[in-house]
Amino acid sequence: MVRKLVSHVESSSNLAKLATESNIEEFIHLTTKISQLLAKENGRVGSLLITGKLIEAPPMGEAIVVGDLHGDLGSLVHILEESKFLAKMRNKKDVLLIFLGDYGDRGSHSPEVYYAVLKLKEQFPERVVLMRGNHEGPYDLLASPHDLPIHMNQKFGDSGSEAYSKLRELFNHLYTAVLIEERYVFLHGGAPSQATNVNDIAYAHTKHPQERHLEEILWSDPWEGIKGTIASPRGAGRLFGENVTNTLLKMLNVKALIRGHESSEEGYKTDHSEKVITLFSRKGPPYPNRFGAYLHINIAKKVEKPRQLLQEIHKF
Ligand SMILES: [Mn+2]
Repeated sequence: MVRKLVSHVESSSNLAKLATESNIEEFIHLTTKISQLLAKENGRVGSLLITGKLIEAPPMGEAIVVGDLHGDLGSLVHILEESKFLAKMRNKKDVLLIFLGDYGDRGSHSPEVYYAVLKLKEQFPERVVLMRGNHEGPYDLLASPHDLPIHMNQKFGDSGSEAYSKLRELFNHLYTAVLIEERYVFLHGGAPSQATNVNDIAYAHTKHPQERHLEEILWSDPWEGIKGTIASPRGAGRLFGENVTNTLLKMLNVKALIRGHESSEEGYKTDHSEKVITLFSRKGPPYPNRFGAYLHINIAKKVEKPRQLLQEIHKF
């Protein structure tokens, strides 16, 4: 008989407990359920408008934006606690919880972090946005080293590989970008330098690998002092100059690009005259950053200068 799965997230510590104690059936059930949910999401979902793998959110309420977690369950719990996301959900506040991708690999709690973010999506489907990082890449373009399958086997024994293959399916359903009109674009890595319209981003996943948009969105990094793009030492994506950022922001009619993908000492950094803001929410080895950071913004507020956002970054 299949056990009924009714566990409900009540607090961030209870979420961590559920993630830590989840068994293989629950993990597979939850991953499959969220893959199916994401595959179906199209058009209006709550206040969101979904086209391909692009989400447009109205400039209303608040957004909590989480950078790379890479298996760091403690930082996720800290962010949920400090931002009071669950309390705000209970009080029916208008809040979006946006994850910039790279949930697993490197850290020791990769399965638990996937479980936790999927559980949040299950409970608050119109409020939680799961974006795709280069560690959730398409089959031909996945980050390396990729130690998630090892951690899945450590947690679940031999059945870990079945759960892992469900996660690989899920990766194809995660979102490529989020747009908030006249304000922000959120994506994992960098500006797609050859994109000429918003559909190049919305349908980047269907054009990959013939076109480079998805690769650049997942892998690229901003670079100072260059025009256009140059090869990236990562071996995928490009390093892009400020003029590429300006072209993207103009094309999308927004003021700032908010992304993850790179660790930095303070947990965040800015590039391209503060029009690119990088958030990294993981702490601990193998990364050298002293702080993790996330963003908690009032998205109703107009952006006069992107640097105003720096006041809304929370370091921990
Ligand atoms: Mn990354």
